[in-house]
Amino acid sequence: MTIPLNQQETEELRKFFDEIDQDNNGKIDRQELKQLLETIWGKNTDIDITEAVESTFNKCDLNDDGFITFDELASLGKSDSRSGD
Ligand SMILES: [Ca+2]
Ligand SMILES: [Ca+2]
Repeated sequence: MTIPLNQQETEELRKFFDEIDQDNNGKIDRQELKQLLETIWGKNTDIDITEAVESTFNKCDLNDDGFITFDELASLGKSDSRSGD
């Protein structure tokens, strides 16, 4: 069962998603996520970006098709935010 995000959350997530989704095809692929992480962390980071991309996809790519859709990101953001159940 999926509880929809409220409007503000949806808008913020949509903005975030659109920033990552460079070619605007509605899906985030590994290359796009990699670019995002390189922007955040820089190329000289000790963090293994390739590994971070893989682990993010393992978590976010729910149907395992190699892309993260807005819905997948939204449902992750939902379960990730504040564990108060
Ligand atoms: Ca894309
Ligand atoms: Ca997917």
